[in-house]
Amino acid sequence: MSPAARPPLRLGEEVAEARAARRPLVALESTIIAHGLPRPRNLAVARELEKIVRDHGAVPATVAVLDGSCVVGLGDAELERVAEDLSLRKLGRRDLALAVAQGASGATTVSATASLAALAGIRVFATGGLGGVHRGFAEHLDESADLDALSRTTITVVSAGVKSILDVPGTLQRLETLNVAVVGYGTRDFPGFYLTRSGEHIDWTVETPAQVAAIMRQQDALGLGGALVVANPVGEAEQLDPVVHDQVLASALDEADRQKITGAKITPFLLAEMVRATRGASLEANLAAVRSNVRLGAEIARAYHA
Ligand code: PSU
Ligand code: MN
Repeated sequence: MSPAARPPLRLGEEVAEARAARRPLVALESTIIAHGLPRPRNLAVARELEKIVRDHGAVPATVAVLDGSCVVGLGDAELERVAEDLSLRKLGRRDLALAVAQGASGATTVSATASLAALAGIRVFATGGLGGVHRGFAEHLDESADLDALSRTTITVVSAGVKSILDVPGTLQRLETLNVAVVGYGTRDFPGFYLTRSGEHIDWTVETPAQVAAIMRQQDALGLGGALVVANPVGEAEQLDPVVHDQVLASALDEADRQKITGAKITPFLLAEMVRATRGASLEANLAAVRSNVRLGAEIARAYHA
């Protein structure tokens, strides 16, 4: 056996206690804080999301890699660092061993957060929108590592679908290929991140956290591995105006093309362009989606532990 048979995780104090007492936990990612939201609002949001989890009877575990430690459950000073340190990398699952070996620091994406949460025994994770297949995939291959990670990780991810900056039907197709389960929460319309509906259909739907927990228990019993994506739409009153969305997204995509932005930078670029061009309206829709997902994540974690 390798000398580091136990995964090199550092659990936050509250998380370690919750795990020992078998209380429900909800993992939260840090890329959305460090690279997905504008400063200084990002820190307030990071704290607010943790509070939503606590207010709904679960314990938050925000995940990041700091100075080579995989931290599951950031303390408040660490949360501040993630929100403020401009030098933080964006780390996916493949980067984890590299970052630990080199003592590096970075925010974790869905792929890395889901992986570390699962290693820490956390069964539920809430975020905004998943990564996926980028538009124009046929010309330049770009598919988020989130999808492959979800095919290998037994975790329930609550999200408002996949980011609408992506090729949504293409991403759903890849989730099918990768055996990632998808269920609509109170809907058969796949959500569109900033929008209540993406125009795509979902085959399965649930109405309650208890129904999600029942699916998770069957995933455990079957032991086949792989995630359950709970697609939770942003409320209609809180969505971005669909007409504005389509216009602004088209120009943001053009701008990304013009500036030749690719790779890990494209998602943060498009999200920031959307915020700029909608004068903050896309940010409000994004935040409404994340808050609602975090609340539902806490409810699901409680139902699963019941
Ligand atoms: N959801 C949000 N904002 C974000 C992200 C998700 O509301 O910034 C992040 C997640 O960390 C996700 C990442 O894993 O975007 C996808 O990046 P990429 O397309 O480079 O894989
Ligand atoms: Mn990518």
